[in-house]
Amino acid sequence: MPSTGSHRGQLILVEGLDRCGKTTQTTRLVEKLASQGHKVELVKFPDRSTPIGKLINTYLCDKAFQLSDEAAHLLFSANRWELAATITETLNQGTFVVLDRYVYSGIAYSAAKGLDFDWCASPDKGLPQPDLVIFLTMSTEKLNQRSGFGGERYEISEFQGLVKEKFDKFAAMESMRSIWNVVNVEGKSIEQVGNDVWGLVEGLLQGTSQPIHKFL
Ligand code: DGP
Ligand code: NA
Ligand code: NA
Repeated sequence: MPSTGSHRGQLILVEGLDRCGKTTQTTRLVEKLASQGHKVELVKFPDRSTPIGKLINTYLCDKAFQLSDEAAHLLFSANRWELAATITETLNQGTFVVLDRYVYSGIAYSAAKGLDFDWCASPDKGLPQPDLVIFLTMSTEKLNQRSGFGGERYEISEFQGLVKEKFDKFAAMESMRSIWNVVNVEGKSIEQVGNDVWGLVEGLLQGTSQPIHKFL
């Protein structure tokens, strides 16, 4: 039943390494929710269309573009803050929001470059906390066999291995237990992964009367 009345929409995040099918799955999920009569919006991070997002796009596409790791990190976080009020408003109107990447990518990618994990988390403190996180992953062995990454800054297999290690830290955290879910995509079709994703979302379709939690 579509969410109504005082129920807000749920904030559903799909996270994952580069090229693990995140964008395909978030698109499918949004279509499925909409086809069942739920109000839903997709928000993809980084949002490269904003002024800060344009700078992020240059940073990702042009490896000669000089920016310290800390400054890059703060730009990605600022990009999330640019959209935070809109996300909150949308949820409060009873609309579901599906996120393609969010704070966990922010921390994992920057910590993989060697920045302090807690320092990386701090600028995101206070952002709307997802009600459900679906982390799409694959084994390190499979990750190492992958080729054909694009030319963007982080699309190098060894670096992806380090990012995976940082993401796996969230899975092990007590505070993440109630929201963090892992879906291994290895050897699965788009439909199979879609079914796994839907299985996690199905229980949330009534919306919730709980206030929006804050990150950390
Ligand atoms: P995507 O458009 O989803 O392919 O993301 C672009 C790249 O940017 C990808 O390699 C992951 C990385 N990325 C996404 N969000 C963040 C973030 O918040 N911080 C950092 N350092 N990297 C990020
Ligand atoms: Na990418
Ligand atoms: Na981002």
